[in-house]
Amino acid sequence: MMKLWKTAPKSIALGALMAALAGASVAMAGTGQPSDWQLGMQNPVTDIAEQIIQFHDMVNVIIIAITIFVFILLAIVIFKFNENANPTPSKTTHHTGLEVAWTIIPVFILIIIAVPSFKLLFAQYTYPKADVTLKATGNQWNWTYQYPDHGGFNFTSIMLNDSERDALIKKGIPAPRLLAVDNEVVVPVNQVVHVIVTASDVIHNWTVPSFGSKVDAVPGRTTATWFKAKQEGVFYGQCSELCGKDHAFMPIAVRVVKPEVFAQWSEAMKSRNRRRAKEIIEKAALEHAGAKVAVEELQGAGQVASNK
Ligand SMILES: [Cu+2]
Repeated sequence: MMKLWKTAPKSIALGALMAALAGASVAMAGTGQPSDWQLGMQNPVTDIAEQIIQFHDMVNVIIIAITIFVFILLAIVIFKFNENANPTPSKTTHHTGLEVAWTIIPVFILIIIAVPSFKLLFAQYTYPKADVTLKATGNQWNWTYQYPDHGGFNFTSIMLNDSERDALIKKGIPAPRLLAVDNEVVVPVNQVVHVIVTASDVIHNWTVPSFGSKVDAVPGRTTATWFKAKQEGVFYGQCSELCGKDHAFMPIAVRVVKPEVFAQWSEAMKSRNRRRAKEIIEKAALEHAGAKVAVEELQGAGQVASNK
């Protein structure tokens, strides 16, 4: 008996390592975009994304516990019941108590997982009344957006190349590689946005990790998602359904701004004043970049404990 428990500290150490990695990943997660050495999810800016991460973390703990348990059982079998340690094996073939236990306990574990899982599903598919409706159409390989309840204007959003990014960066606007686009989606902060998603050619997928939004764009069909961003800034995502040679180069960029800025921008777009609309976005982008730098400086000085 002593022999087999020697393996237990090992599994505890493994569990501790995984927990440490999970904890570290929270600190390393980016907001709206991935960050170097990130392991966990991007920081959530909607209630749904928060619930998704909580659910993921809960299931992860259960998975790790089950894995450690099976690992311990396996070690017991290997060390206690090998031919040398146990030359005359037991003839036991049945144990009613054990059989009831290994049926009931997994059922309980599944119920513990099912309850928050269904809660989350209901939350994702219960659409609060929309303040803004956005139609996103996936194309090979870019996104077209339309604002049907704000005059129906539309535009195409295409990934920036390196020289276009450099031009923005020179102006002080961050433009991450493979994520920055020419025309960002603009939405108001703290308002419900319904996204109607479809595709014109093959299946794409409209995804923004920080919003907890991920929905297939299927030609000839309409799918939908919704989000209510609680924080201003730019939030990136990428097409998440293999759609052809430039699948990796059709990012999604959503700029969350103050409602009055959104009103100005949509007004400019409606009156086809694209130059004015661009100015409004660039001004917001500069503001967001400034705010981000300020937060990072505070974090560096240890004045802001977390990145929430
Ligand atoms: Cu795609």
